[in-house]
Amino acid sequence: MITLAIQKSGRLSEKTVKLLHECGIAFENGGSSKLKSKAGNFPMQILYLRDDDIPECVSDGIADIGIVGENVYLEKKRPLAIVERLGFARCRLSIAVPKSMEYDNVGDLNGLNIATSYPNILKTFLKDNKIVANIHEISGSVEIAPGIGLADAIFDIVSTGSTLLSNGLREVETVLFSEAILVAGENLPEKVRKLLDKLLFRIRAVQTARNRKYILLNALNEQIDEICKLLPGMKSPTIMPLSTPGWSSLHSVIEEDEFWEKIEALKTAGAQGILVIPIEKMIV
Ligand code: PRT
Ligand code: ZN
Repeated sequence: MITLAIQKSGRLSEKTVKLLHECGIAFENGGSSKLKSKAGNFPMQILYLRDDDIPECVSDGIADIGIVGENVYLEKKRPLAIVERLGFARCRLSIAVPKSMEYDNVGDLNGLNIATSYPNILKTFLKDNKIVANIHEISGSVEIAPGIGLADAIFDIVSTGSTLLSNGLREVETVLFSEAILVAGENLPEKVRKLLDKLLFRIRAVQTARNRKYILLNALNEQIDEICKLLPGMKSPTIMPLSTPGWSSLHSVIEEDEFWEKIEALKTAGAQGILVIPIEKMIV
């Protein structure tokens, strides 16, 4: 049995549960009162916690692994290994100052009162930049601190930037980029380690598939060489003759990022009837 700690409810929960379901792990969702549940078809127990408690829970061995924001992992400074970056709940931790304040460079932070829920990460940043400033730790609504005279600046999570904007603040230093990560305790027992490897194999298959698309297209046989150069695929494209003489169908896999660029190039090279299909799982 492997015990996984996940956020009970919040910005991480929905995508965490979705990822586990995509990995074929079936369990009842936490609900409002549930503290734990057991997967039906994988030897896994799931604990539902506040995200702030996940690093400690894993380092203390109450859970073997956990899914948490990298920001929380770094702030809590627990002896944990990052096993996998999960690519969701992306955000950044930044310093912001009132729009009206003059700000030229990091030296302007000297002597300021900075409000944050992430004192450890901020302390390290200030030390690295040889800044002497006062850290004012608060647990929530950090963005209102300058407006009510509680601080001169803030250090907080930014995603779209609209919270800063609506509070008259301006992002001046990006300290760290964060995403959801899978963490594990050090010295997991061999049996648990094996289950973690099994879970990782599934997570990677889901993640790899998410970044790729399956592509099918038709082309004249004399255009195939040119088109093949554009489609590296897992090994090489699959080419099958069409019932119309002189034509073939080509199947391959392309990266999501280069999708539009590739489609344009393929059309220019003579590809027709292009179909692009999502891939559910991909084992490379
Ligand atoms: O109850 P619990 O303690 O479990 O949850 P929580 O309230 O502490 O955390 P939660 O659910 O809000 O966030 C969980 C994790 O999601 C964070 O630790 C980050 O890793 C990640 N994440 C991603 C975010 C955001 N995006 C985000 N936008 N966490 C918080 N925010 C908040 C931010 O604090 C600020 O108030 O959203 C606001 C900024 O958003 P924009 O879009 O206006 O810039
Ligand atoms: Zn929290």
